[in-house]
Amino acid sequence: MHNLGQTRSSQQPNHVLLTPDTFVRTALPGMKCAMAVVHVGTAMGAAFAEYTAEMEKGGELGDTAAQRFIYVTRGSVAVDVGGKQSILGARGYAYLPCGPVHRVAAKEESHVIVIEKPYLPVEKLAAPQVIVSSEDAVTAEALDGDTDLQVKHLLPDEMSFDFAVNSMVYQPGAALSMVEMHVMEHGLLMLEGGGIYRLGDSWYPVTAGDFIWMAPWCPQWFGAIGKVPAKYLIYKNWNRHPLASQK
Ligand code: UGY
Ligand code: MN
Repeated sequence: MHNLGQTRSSQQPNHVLLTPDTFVRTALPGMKCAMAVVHVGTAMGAAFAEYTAEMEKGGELGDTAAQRFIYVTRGSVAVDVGGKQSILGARGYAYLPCGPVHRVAAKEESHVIVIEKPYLPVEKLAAPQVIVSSEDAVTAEALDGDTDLQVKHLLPDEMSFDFAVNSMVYQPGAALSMVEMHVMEHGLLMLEGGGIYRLGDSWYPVTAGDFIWMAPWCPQWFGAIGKVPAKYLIYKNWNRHPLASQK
């Protein structure tokens, strides 16, 4: 259905909204029995890459020289790293630092959100180690005291990490308390529910399945609308001096 050329997707200099009707699948080097929907990369001006890997049973991710964060949205995958195997089901995630070789293979038909970023070291600070966990094991915190807006920090609050990945759950009617403008860029995947996202000087209706990229200092605000909570997974670069190169 071509919908006469209509879509909610929009590409602007400081933000991009990508809705599933415009997703294009592509193979990436080393991927086996899997395709990637690339949401953002350096071609867009971002300093990180994010894609959804749609994997058949037995499918595998390719190698990367960057740090990698994976979050399972459907199915289950086996993660092999450091001589240990872990199985991640839905909401399972892993942080895989540069260095140790790892393998991510689908146990069944699976969807995995993949974030990759070159590591920016800090002098005298050891790089982070492997983390394998589940969102279910992380305690939620109210954002700025608003109990209707719960945040889970999936990575430790430590200076060695140069990015953060959080899940945010908004009860219907909950909203960010301010329009944020900050040095960090964001990659955001709507996982459940929906609402209105202000990006730059535009307001967009957004729903589960949508992806958003926000450039540094892109004005941003979100309000949840509907009868079910809205949930998204959000990446930001983090913990580095603004003169440190993100590329
Ligand atoms: O962490 C954040 O910057 C987050 N509050 N931003 C957002 O939800 N757009
Ligand atoms: Mn933000």
